[in-house]
Amino acid sequence: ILVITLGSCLCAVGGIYTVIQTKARLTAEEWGENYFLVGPYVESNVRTQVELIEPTNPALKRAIDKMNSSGCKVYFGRWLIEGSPYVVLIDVAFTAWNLDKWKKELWDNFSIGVPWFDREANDAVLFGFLTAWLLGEVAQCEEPPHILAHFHEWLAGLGLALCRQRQLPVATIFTTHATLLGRYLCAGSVDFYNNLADFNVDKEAGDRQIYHRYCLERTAARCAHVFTTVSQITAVEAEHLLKRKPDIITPNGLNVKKFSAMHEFQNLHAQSKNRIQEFIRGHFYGHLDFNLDKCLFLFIAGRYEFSNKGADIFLEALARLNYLLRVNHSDVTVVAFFIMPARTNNFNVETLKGQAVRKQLWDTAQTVKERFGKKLYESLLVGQLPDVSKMLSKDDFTMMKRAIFATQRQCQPPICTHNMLEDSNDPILTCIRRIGLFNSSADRVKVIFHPEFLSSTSPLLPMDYEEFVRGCHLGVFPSYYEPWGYTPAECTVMGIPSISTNLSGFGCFMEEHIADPSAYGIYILDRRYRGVDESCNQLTSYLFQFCQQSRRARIIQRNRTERLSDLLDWRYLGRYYISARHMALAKAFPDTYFYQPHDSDTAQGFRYPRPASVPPSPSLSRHSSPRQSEAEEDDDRYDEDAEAEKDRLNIRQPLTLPSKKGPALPYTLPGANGEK
Ligand code: G6P
Ligand code: 1S3
Repeated sequence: ILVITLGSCLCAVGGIYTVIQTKARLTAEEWGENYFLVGPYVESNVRTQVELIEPTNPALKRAIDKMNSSGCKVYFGRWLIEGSPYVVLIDVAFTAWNLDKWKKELWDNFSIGVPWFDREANDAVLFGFLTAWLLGEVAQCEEPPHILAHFHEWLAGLGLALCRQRQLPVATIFTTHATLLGRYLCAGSVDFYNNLADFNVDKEAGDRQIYHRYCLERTAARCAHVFTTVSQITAVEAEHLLKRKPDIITPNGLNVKKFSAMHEFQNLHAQSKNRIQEFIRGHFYGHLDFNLDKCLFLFIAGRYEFSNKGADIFLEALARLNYLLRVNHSDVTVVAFFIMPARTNNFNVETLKGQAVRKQLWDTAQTVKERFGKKLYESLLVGQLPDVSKMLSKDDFTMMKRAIFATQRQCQPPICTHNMLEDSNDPILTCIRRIGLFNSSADRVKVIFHPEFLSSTSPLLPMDYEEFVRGCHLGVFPSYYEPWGYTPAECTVMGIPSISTNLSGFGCFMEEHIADPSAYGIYILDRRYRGVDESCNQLTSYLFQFCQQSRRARIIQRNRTERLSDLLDWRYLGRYYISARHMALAKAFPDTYFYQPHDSDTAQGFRYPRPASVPPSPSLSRHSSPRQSEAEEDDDRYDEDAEAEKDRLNIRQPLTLPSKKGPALPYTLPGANGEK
């Protein structure tokens, strides 16, 4: 069997890329030399991520050679990621001369007409015909292997439809990570979930000028031997909008890194937080009138879909939180980061200046410290205690005064770190102007909008996304449309609490599998049965409660959050992909394969118990002193180890899944008791 994943590998951003990239290790372990990924050739990414080699598999080599001698450019290599899987990369632009011919074929066979101006759809047509060509060539070799091809998302879907129309001996799976129409409808002012069954799908797609894309997606879903999606909520959506119920849900996993020392991830949090604090020192220069040690970092990140990703209600809740913190005279300051890429003209001067001023203050302090140290040393050498009043010279004072004067600033610390191209229409900035969160001194909630993905080479905030997440206290993802939601999942495996919703695949999955999600730092907002204002109040109350936690409570909560990571590991969630593959092989090659459904295909019935230790409330602290110092709170982390172990043992008991036939099957989480 050759197992082939088709989709936008190597594109380096986005949720679908994360699925394909992170799952590759497990699939490569399972299928070894027989596993291949197929994606479009993007030169800049290939140069840094792929080692080009001669094709290893004879059938594939023949197919690639044949295509290359027929005017295509197809490359073969090893993708330099975990598991180093093989990749076949097709230069789509090189065969663009075929576009009109293939579009005609698409129209003749499927009645789908793709307009000339839709570049993405044109690329999807080219990629579809090229992948079907490749699979056709592989299937034609002397001893053809059984081919199992898994297509991800509508952009790759046409290849699947062509395989079926040409009756190629290929078992096909199509996974949709979001429906096109669902994404568009939700972004408008539509009561999506209450009207799912009633949409006139063709008209809605036509009104939004995505009818051809919608047809490509629906054709792939309808043609596949096995159709899957990433969550139950998207399964219902697909049933109504694509008119096919998914055969199996394939939730998204991650490669979970386990540290040998239990507190390693807590140390990493402290290190990354220090780096964010450095950035804050620069960004708020001249206005650093809040205690950084009492400062909580919240963030939202992802594709810039203002209402779909819940940035709208996050901002509204921040305004309400600001009010609550002010009237309660809280000493906590919240800094909320918005990391969502928009069109910009690079960093703005005021933001860059902030970091330059901070650097200058640091350099001044270092120079004075050196001079001070030298005098101290000289004094000790002659056996005298120094005269403290003479340790700093007039020049030192002048230098320090000038550095302090440089921190004077006429304006408020900026909201946005970049020059926005559409500043006046930008949804985040427009909303901030309306709610009046301008980073003023009186505000207990500050906002920073970074309209670009993070990078460790940035002159402003030189951190990659993972480091940044580790340094934050809470991820806030109050999405309205979120088929899965990698952002809260990534927080979880790094031990950072998060807020998601019961309209996101992740939120529903966690609600289903954890008895008391909020005790584990998984807050799930109700956006399904409540109006926007009510959801916003609930979000405000989660945020306010979070701000009231002591450091000790946050540390305990992070320990609990991190303990859930097994649940999100591909080693556990990969089983749904295995089932989908078995199902597809049995449908495509019924004489050779037989599919026996397994209870664990539905993951139902499995639940993490409530933590055995006390809830993270300061009032239930074992300590009798009315007020602990921050240092004592830190020490308490080690006292908590015993409780953490109690929780761990409690979770690691073998759990049982109810069985439809016969007695319950014993079920153990991967890694528990040394089992896999
Ligand atoms: C980790 C570190 C501690 C640090 C704490 C800060 O647990 O190991 O040394 O004090 O983080 O937690 P906070 O929630 O205040 O950032
Ligand atoms: C989609 O990416 P998005 O952020 O546009 O696919 C992701 C991977 O399955 C999923 O996590 C996300 O919810 C979808 O929306």
